[in-house]
Order: sequence, then structure tokens, then C-alpha cells
Amino acid sequence: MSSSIAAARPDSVLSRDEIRHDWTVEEVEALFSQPFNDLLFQAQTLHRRYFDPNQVQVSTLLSIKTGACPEDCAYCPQSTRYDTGLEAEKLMEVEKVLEQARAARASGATRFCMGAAWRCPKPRDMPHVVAMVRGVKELGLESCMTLGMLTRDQAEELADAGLDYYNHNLDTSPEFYGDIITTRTYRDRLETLEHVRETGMKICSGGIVGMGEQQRDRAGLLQQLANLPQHPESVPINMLVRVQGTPLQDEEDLDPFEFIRTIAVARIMMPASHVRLSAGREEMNEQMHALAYFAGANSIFYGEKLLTTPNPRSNADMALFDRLGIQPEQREVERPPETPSAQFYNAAAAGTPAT
Ligand code: SAM
Ligand code: DTB
Ligand code: SF4
Repeated sequence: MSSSIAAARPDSVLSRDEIRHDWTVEEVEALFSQPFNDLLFQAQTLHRRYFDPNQVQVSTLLSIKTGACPEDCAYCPQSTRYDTGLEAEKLMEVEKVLEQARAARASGATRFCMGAAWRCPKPRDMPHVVAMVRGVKELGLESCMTLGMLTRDQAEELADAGLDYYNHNLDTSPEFYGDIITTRTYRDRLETLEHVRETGMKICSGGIVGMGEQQRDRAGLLQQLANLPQHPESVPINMLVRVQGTPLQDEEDLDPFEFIRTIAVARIMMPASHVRLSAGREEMNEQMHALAYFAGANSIFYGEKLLTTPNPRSNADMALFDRLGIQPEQREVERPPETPSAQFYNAAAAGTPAT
């Protein structure tokens, strides 16, 4: 279809059932290969049907256990197999984590994400992470954890503690996956997502681009995510952060427009999900951020560090929000303990719950 026809009448993608779970990889590739403006127009049109286009959800990330991970993920600075100069740290104390959560709330985050460099949590770790979830919830923040693979029982334990989201990425297509990770299978990842879903927690699952994969692999990743029985509520799209010492340290740059296309295709395929502009923002200028928001990204990690690598400064993000007329997304929460009544809680208002 030519560009002018697409602009004159909605593309078939927009007139079909919008929440689909039956994508073929060829259909996804066809989305990718449209003219850039047609793709962005479709993505923005769908985005407006499901979200306020001028709101972006803001999460903060904390590494609660850093480095010395036994897995061999080729992108990861935290794998013990690569010499990246990272200093390993033990699991943080609960009170230290809650201190950081309070600071995150004060600086405007509505969700607090905690990540651990584990293949999977050990039984002795569970009481600590459960206490962290309870503490974060008591602060009136949404909670998210990414701890590696989970058994069904572990997922249940986290759900019972009140964990809202579990992050577990598929990372790439099933075909390319073996080039990146050999210590756990794609099937293992899908099983963890099944366990999380069975307990009723929300799923945060996405992947990484710029690892030397083909466009077909980016399409394959999004196909896997969108064809899950229920779309992940949150879909992080990470741009590879090249870390010296990892096997991907010298990977070539991905064409920035291809990155934007990936965001737009994710938005079209999973129109009701938050699509997170995730790792790699430090390398992106303001124009690139603006284009990503236009393509349908409506969530970011906020704060100067991701898990171990740098992220843009919070005030740079807020200054850009201001220039673009974007507001941090607010959310309704049950009554935080210190407020007199259940209210619309605007965590972006310097952590002061509305009264
Ligand atoms: N160890 C757990 C796991 O792998 O499931 C949780 C933490 S792990 C660091 C979380 C995610 O961060 C990975 O799945 C990957 O998608 C992303 N990630 C790690 N290193 C990255 C890098 N250098 N660039 C972009 N994303 C990265
Ligand atoms: C996700 O998809 N991206 C975040 C979060 N989930 C845990 C992690 C990005 C990590 C980037 C590399 C680092 O800082 O170590
Ligand atoms: Fe370990 Fe997670 Fe890094 Fe893989 S991505 S090496 S599992 S911390």
C-alpha cells in the first residue's frame, strides 16, 4: 500500500481486532517494513485509543544484589564469566532498600523496581525479598522485582507479599537466543512467565535490541510477547548498553530509526500495554526520546543509575517532559498508611500524598 493511501484510510491493522494473540512473524515484519511515517502514524493512533499520549509512567530501579551471577548472558556486566571490573555486592539489607524506596518516592517515581543478579532466588533469600516487597507497598509505591527464574511456589510467595509486577525478559527471538545465552532456555523463561501469571501478578517482559540480531529477530521477540495468552502489562525495550569485557562490547550501533520502529511495532501489537523506553537512554538525545514517546513509549526508568550502568539525570528527564508537555503518570493506590483517606496519589508531587 502506498503512503498516500495509508494516510487516506486506516490501514487494515487498525480496523482489525486490536488485541491479538495470533501474529505471524511475516505480519510483524510487514509492520516493520512500512514507510516510517505510516508506521508512526498507526502507532500514535492506537496509542491515543488506549492512553493519554501526554503521560509517561516513571519507575525507579535499584540493584538489590549486584554481580557474581553464574549465568552467561552475553550482554550482561553482572555475569561472573566476564571481566567487567564490576564489584560484586551481597543482598542489600531490607532497611537500606526501603531508604532508597523513600528517596525514589520523593523524587517522583510511582513504581519501585528491585533487581538481583541471580539465576533464581535461593530459599534463604526469600524472606528478605518478601520483607522488601511489604515495605515498598507500605510506602504506597507499586512494587516490581526481577530475580531470575521463579518456581510456582516462589511466585506465589511474592504475590502473597503484595508484589505487583515481576520482570522477566524474553530478551530476543527464540532463533537468536542461543547466540546470547546458553545457561537457560527460552522454554525456562516462558515457564517463569507462566508461574507469574498463574499467581495473578502483572508481567513486565520485553527484550534487548542492538545485539547483532536481524530485524526478523526483533519481529520474532515481539511476536512471542504478543502471542502470550495475555499481553505483558509492561514491555521494556532495552537498547544494548555495550559494556567493556562482555562478548557484545564491540557490537555495532543499531540504526536509531530501527529502534524507533521497534517501539512503534510493540505499541501496535500490544496497544494496551505500557511500552518502556528502558536501557540505553544515556546514548539517546532529546530528539530521539521525543520520537520514542511519539512512537508509543510511555514508561521510563528514572534516576541516575539503572542496575549497574548510567541513566540520564532525573532533572534532564523532567526538563524534557516539561518542554514536550508530558506529565508523569499518576496512579490510584489504596490508602498509603500516613494519609487520612484513599485519594488520588500523585507521587510526582515530590512524594507528598494528596490529602
Ligand atoms: N538476573 C535476572 C534475570 O536476568 O532475569 C534479573 C536482572 S537482569 C540484569 C534484567 C534484564 O536487564 C535482562 O533480562 C536484560 O534484558 C537487561 N539487561 C542486562 N544487561 C543489559 C545491557 N547491557 N543492556 C541492555 N539491557 C540489559
Ligand atoms: C529491563 O528490561 N531493563 C532493566 C530492568 N528490566 C531490570 C535493566 C537494565 C539493565 C541495564 C544494564 C545495567 O545497568 O546493569
Ligand atoms: Fe545474570 Fe540476569 Fe545478568 Fe543474565 S541478565 S547474567 S541472569 S544478572
